[in-house]
Amino acid sequence: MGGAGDHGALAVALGAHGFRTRGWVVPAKDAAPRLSDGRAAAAIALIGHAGGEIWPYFSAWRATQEGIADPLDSWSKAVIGPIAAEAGGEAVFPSDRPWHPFQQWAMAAEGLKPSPLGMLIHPDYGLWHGYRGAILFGSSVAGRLAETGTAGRGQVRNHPCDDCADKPCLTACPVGTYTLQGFAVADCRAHLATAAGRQGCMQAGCLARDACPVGRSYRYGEAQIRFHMSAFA
Ligand code: B12
Ligand code: SF4
Ligand code: SF4
Repeated sequence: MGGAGDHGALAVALGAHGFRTRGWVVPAKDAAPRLSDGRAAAAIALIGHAGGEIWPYFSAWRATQEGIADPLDSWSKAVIGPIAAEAGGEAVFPSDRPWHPFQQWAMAAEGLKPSPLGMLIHPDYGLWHGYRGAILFGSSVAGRLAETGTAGRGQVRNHPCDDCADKPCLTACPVGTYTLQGFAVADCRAHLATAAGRQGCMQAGCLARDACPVGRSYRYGEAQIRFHMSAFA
């Protein structure tokens, strides 16, 4: 791979596994995550996916890993960790505690805003996207990002929820767990444990997420939906 933070080489390496760079952030010094040597990271490349693009790669790997715990997190680490090192950075992951503020980074990197469901909505991908890691870089990359004008330029065209008068996402849940006041996670989990929940949301996915008309062509396939539901429940 090219030098630290070579955008093109990084995109190619990630793309070979179905990942994509979801934008760059130059964090304020007092809010920057730390590199392993204690320095504040100067630039962050956010790594994720849109729609089902990681699913064939992940599924092929998983078939070789019988009984592995947290398979999607494990696969993400196995893939993104070495790519980060090769690029001269250090990988961090959304599942690791203390939690890094992935959604705040995503808002800065791509100019996204939260939907009423809490998930960030993308004008193209809708609610069908996620973050699988981030690569922290030292100072040399921040300078190059500033030169190329890449960081923080991911201002999206519009926030889809502003133009959505009916907000069907807020009325589709059979037990009313989503309101403008937030997400009642215990009520959701209680429903998923019932026969109706096992036959409904656990099979077909979250009805609230599925009610959103934005980004339908990025909707996950059935196997991916069931995988995420069982990981959540
Ligand atoms: C803890 C957690 C949860 C908890 C609590 C969520 C909460 N109330 O904050 C639970 C278990 C409920 C949860 C559920 C889900 N989560 Co979650 N979760 C996280 C996690 C690991 C940490 C969040 C956090 O506290 N961060 C620390 C603070 C400092 O970071 P932050 O960026 O400032 O945090 C923001 C979030 O807390 C957000 N927020 C607040 N309320 C809610 C509510 C919901 C439902 C969500 C998704 C976010 C959210 O607002 C904060 C300010 O920006 C993040 C990964 C991460 N590291 O951020 C994923 C994450 C937020 N989750 C995500 C997703 C997709 C989900 C699910 C849809 C999972 C699924 N299996 O499909 C469900 C929603 C369930 C449903 N029925 O719809 C994605 C969101 C992607 C996006 N498009 O925005 C993330 C980023 C993980 C990822 N790998 O991409 N999650
Ligand atoms: S249904 Fe409307 S308000 Fe709800 S997430 Fe989709 S665009 Fe936003
Ligand atoms: S998974 Fe089902 S119960 Fe949970 S919030 Fe979505 S629609 Fe409601």
